[in-house]
Amino acid sequence: MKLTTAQFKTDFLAEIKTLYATDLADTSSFGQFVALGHLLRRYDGPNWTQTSERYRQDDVKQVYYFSIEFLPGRLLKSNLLNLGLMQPVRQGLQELGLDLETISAAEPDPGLGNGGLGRLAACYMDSMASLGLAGNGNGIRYRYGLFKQVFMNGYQVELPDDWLRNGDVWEIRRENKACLVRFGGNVWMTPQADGSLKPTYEHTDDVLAVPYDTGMVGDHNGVTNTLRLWSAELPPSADQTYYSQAQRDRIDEITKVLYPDDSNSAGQALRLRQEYFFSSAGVQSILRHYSLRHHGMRELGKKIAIHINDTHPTLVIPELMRLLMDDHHCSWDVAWELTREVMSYTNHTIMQEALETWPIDMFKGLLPRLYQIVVEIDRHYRADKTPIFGEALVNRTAPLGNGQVRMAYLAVIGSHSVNGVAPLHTELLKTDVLRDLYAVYPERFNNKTNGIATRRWVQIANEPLANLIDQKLGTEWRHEPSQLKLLGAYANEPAFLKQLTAVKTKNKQALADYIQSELGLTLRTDAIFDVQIKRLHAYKRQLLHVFEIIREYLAIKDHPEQVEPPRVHIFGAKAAPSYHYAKSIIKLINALADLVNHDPDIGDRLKVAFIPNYGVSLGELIIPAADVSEQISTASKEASGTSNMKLMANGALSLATRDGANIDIIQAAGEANEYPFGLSAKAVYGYYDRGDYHAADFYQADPELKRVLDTLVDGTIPGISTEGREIYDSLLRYNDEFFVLADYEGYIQQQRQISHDFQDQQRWQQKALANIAAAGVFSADLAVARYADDIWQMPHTPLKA
Ligand code: 26Y
Repeated sequence: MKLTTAQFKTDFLAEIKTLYATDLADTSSFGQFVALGHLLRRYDGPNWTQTSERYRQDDVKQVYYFSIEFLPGRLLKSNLLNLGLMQPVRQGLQELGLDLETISAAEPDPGLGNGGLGRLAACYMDSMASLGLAGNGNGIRYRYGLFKQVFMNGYQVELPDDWLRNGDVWEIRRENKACLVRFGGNVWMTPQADGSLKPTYEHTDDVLAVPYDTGMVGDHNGVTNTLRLWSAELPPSADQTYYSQAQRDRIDEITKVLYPDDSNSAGQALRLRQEYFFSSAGVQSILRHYSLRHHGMRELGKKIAIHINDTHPTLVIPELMRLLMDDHHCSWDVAWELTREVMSYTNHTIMQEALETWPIDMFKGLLPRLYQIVVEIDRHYRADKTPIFGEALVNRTAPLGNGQVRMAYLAVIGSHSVNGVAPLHTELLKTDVLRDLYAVYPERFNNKTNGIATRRWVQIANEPLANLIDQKLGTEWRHEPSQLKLLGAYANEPAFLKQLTAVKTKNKQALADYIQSELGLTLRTDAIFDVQIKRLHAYKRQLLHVFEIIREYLAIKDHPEQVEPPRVHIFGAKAAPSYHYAKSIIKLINALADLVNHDPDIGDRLKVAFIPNYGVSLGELIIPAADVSEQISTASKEASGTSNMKLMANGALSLATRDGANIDIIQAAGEANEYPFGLSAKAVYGYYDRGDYHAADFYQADPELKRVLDTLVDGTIPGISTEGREIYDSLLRYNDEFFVLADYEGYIQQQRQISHDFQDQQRWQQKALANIAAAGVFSADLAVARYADDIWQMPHTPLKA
């Protein structure tokens, strides 16, 4: 839209007056943010209304992206960018004596997700709108997001994330679109005159699902899509019905807090209630909208696609079956055909512990009608497939087995497409995790490598870099990230490479300022900023990174005369509150930081900064400042990774195992521009098959490694007597589940190489440039376009590949 600075200032001051009945000088940054938010909603209002009207009039196919997590990050700058208003608004605020950055920092960052999966959902919402796809998000409006992490005496402590305390400017409560979700009670089926069966429910616990909609603004295209998050409330008759406090609490509880776990499926009833709650509300709302302008359900598959982001929303499958049969009078066969046509499923994990299953007794008690339908799905599956594949395979793959409802199997059986998120991951789904189901439905399996929203992760997070790219390429790359490859032409322009260094130094200074004020730690910006930001998990092997720090520490102590480039090791990582081992590693990193940062022999040659409360907003500060991107998971364990892509796009070089999308990053940027190391997935599986991994052999064979490990238990690092022993034992007594010791040597070799290479800044920046130039391949726009073409069968704005 067109907006002059003068007009903006007038509008903004009027908004302040209306909202606060006072003048600008009397408002806080937060108050200014709220006013700006209101104003932007007003500017974008016509787009949002017209977008839904156009979708309705043209009767276009709609995709609904169901995800139990969304991590959108702050929306102020993202909306300004996509609406094309960044310049006049920044300018106007400045003329009013205000600063956009300060105002933006006052916006709460909704932490409605754990990590990669939730952030991916948000990047995809941005891309759907930017591609002009009729894409809708469907999720949960958690009253409390992922906990706020603080460190006390080096230990993680979790505080509640009360992100809604002052309301959310972007959301619209749509009470008129609320619907009822039923839990528990009894159900029986009564035959009708026409031969069909109708359910009768009694003693159910009914919950009102109220949607809150947030506009998802497309990139300069006038499109605004909707992210719909559901909140659980008392049903409307509440003032006539008596609800005990316990009943009220049970309802409140459903959308109160995000489960802070992304690696262990604990099988808690509350989690199952959350899953059914947003699945049911979402499907009801889709069918209601669809029925307004279609007679019968025949066209459903042509007009609706439902995408399941991991197994958490899998109940959309039996729920759609239920609604089609019980409310819309479809036969089983018709309902089943439609359901499979509509549904598609993405798997995000290969770790057995994260695969969801529910005890049948719990499931049946909480969702009696859905259970009947799952039993029927199971019966049909067994009847159809046993003659072809035999009883053993069918028993292994049926939705019901071992007293459990197996969500991933139900998701595959009830969809027409199942995809992994990087080529290696998809391969492992076919050959390992879902091998038996791959035998049954080979045509359903496909790969969709993850992508990132370059708008947020480069244009917004790294304005200095974006402006420098504009100088060389113009601005087309901002809408077609694949154009970044044209940067390759400047690899031999020393002046440009110097400018790249200057951009990086500027970003490092911004991060150093933050670390100075938050941790009281002074950093040199000529140091190598070596960054690892992701959830704390054994398979991600933060430990390997810790061992490198210990090695560097000992090397300086032993040989102060040997000078290496200074290093700063930066961590950001939350541990699931119940994940004891991960919390011990946090304590270890903090204890090591304490030792290193205060040792006068070390000075400014080596620093360790564990930045608390990592999330989207901190990512935007840290990623542009990184020189080295640590992507060091045990090969085969990280489905894809997405911080690897964000760091690459910002010119960090990957120190990476051949895991997940690292493989594709190394290929896209070229081996010579990254630091690959370690066991391949094949080698890892080789150890599994032979059962001949002996961690102690590596310890015995390498005196340096032995010395590093011994510091965990010999008092070198103060304050970790319990944790040090626990970690030491996990590696040596319990044989190092994630092959840390096997990969140690290859890893430190590459770390040494990095220290060497960093000294030639021109060469280093050439590699950084190769990474930036190759990063367009991992644009979320391209990823979403592939989903639209191959899975959802939806038209979109064409993209230049
Ligand atoms: C069942 C429950 C414990 C659970 C909750 C959250 C299980 C898994 C998750 C979240 C998983 C997740 O975030 N996976 C990550 O998805 C990213 C996007 O595809 C991948 O890049 C990343 O490798 C994968 O770990």
